[in-house]
Amino acid sequence: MEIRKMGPIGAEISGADVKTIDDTTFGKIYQTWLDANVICVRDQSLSIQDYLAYSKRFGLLSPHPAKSTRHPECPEVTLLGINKFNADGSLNNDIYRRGGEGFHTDGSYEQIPYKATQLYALAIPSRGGDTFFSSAYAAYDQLPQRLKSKLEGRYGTFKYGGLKQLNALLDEKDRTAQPVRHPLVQVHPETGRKLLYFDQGKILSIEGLDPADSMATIEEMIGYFAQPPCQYRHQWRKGDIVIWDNRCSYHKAAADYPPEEDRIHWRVSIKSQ
Ligand SMILES: O=C(O)CCC(=O)C(=O)O
Ligand SMILES: [Fe+2]
Repeated sequence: MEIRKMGPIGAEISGADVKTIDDTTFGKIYQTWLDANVICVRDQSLSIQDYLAYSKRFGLLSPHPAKSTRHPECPEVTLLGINKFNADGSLNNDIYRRGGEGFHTDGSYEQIPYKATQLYALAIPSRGGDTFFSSAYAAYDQLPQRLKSKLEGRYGTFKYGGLKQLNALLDEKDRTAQPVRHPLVQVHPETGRKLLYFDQGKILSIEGLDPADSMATIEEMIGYFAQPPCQYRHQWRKGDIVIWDNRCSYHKAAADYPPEEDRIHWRVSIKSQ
């Protein structure tokens, strides 16, 4: 197995078959992932059961709330890039642009957000369709001290769809979930590093600030978070497995590939408990 760092974050692993790796090799992969924030294991050839078995080594699989895009036989698997066209032939942008509206973390609307998200590439377009990642550790480090002090110990409220209520992929009865609260400055449970927990598309308010201050502070955070330092851009190949540490990174899809081409992934959300 070969491990190659891709920059300040991101690592590529080649020469491993995740169907057969032993616990020692998996331990190396896991540690690389904690260190690099996001890793790609190249050249895999997996059945859905192989993929689920490997994913479970990272934690507990958690079906995504968007039921309309779940795999019909395996609810833990979300299908990305399937049913991209509406009945009238027009492009369904909720599918095509999924994850492309800006940097975000997955599941900030859940009481316990996901530990990790993992994608396995089944079909990749001839151009475009990359995924961008950035470090929430670096995002915290670059904040001015004034903002660090203001956010320390404060909670944000988060909801699927956020202030813009972008929730077209949810069944109607699932759209009424209450907002949840998370600390905005967190310590990663495994690395012990401090990070900025933020999601511009899902945050509603910052608790304890008056509404104007809350909005202004969110805007200021967006300013830092929208140009995050410490990025990795993943250019997909068929057979890639990419897993990101959702506790300490943000990501977004480029959403720029030729719509008539396939870009299809099996996606799983992973929790620690
Ligand atoms: O399709 C991608 O590149 C990433 C989409 C995304 O944001 C996600 O799967 O959570
Ligand atoms: Fe996402």
